[in-house]
Amino acid sequence: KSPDHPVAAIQDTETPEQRDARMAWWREARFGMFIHWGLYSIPAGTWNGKQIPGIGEWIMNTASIPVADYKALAPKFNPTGFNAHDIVALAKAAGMKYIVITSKHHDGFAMYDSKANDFNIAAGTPFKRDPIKELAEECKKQGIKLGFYYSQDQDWTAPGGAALKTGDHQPPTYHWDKAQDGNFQQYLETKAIPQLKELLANYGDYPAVIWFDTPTPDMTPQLAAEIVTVLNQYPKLIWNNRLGGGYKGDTETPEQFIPAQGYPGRDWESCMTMNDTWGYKSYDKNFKSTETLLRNLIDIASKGGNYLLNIGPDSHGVVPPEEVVRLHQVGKWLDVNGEAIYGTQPTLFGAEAGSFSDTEKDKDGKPKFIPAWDWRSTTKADKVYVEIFKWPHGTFHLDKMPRKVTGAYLLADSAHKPLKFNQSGDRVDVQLPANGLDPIATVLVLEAAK
Ligand code: FHN
Repeated sequence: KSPDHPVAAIQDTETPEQRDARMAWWREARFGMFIHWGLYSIPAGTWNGKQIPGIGEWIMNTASIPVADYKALAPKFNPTGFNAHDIVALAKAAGMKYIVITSKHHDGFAMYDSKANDFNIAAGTPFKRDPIKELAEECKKQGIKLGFYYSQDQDWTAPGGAALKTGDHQPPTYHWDKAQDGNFQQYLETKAIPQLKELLANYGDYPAVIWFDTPTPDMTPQLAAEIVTVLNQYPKLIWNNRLGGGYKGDTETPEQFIPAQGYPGRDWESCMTMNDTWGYKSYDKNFKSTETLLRNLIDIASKGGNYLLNIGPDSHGVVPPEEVVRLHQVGKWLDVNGEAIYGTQPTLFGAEAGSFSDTEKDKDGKPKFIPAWDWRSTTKADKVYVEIFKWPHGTFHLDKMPRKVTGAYLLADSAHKPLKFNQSGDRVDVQLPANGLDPIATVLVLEAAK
């Protein structure tokens, strides 16, 4: 318990062994599905006939929509196309090992059956179902973890929840309607904490993760401690670094980027969109290519992190087809090459990995260092994987190999036909076939025990 933590969190009290046990499934997972889904999928980026710039789930804020007008979306929300089985199956087909869904975003609308507040999908819509419950049941059936995103700090429809004057990343427009007047502590104690208690208690084995968002100065250490007291009752729970009040949580959460060196000594997860919005926007078609998504996953794994990749279902509960296609393509690659991603350790070659050119010299006349965006590497106790993006002609060479190589083959070659290689000191040269086995990334396996 540090002086600015009125209540010690689990991370402060557990032993390193307990922590490893608690984080084990998450560290193994490497790839998860983020789902941003809520009322904002109805306007889908357009309000009063105008296309509203920015991310879709922020439309209430960006367009300064009055609370009453925004709340009037609820009776129109009837996402009968939502199918928990299909979404969980999609995550599994993509090779994802966990799902994190918005149980309540900044708009304050709960996507589950909440008794603590009636602005929710079960009480306020013709749909009347509880998608979080349906997902929890499916995740259990299909054997995948489920976590809940919860916007603890911002709530634009609850009095006191939008009282912030400062934020760390969005324009300082946090309060635009008298209906938002109120006291932050009161909002926390009458809505956020009761809802967190419901979410933690009512969904069987889940949540495996609580994903907090957007800490602001309003979340003082004292107020955050009230939440930590609740979290402490769930000793298996993993929660991120966005609670606020100085609590570090379990995971770093770089958003929309991959940290150059990862976060050595910390668990971390890059969350990213597939297009330019988290919540569905009907006209945002700026989807990243499957190649980019896969490179991101590999790059993140090589630095010891997880990739939390977002989908944004529409107002019918349907996942945009562009997202489905890409997820299936990533999953096809993982079906063959997943061994090089799941449960791996970071690269042995440094985040700036590369090799020294045989032909080019640097300014001192030494072999020029070629950074390895052409390839990445992941590690297990007995193997080193090299995910090669740009297929080299002839031999592939690695410098600074700290282990003795005893064999080499391509992971996608089901016969594991041995490749010729030569190791001299810490340099390894492997003779590759003329072509790779995958247009995006072919994995070279080096048998090399610690
Ligand atoms: O403001 C939110 C945003 O809408 C989205 O939910 C992302 C996801 O990480 N988090 C916040 C911005 O940091």
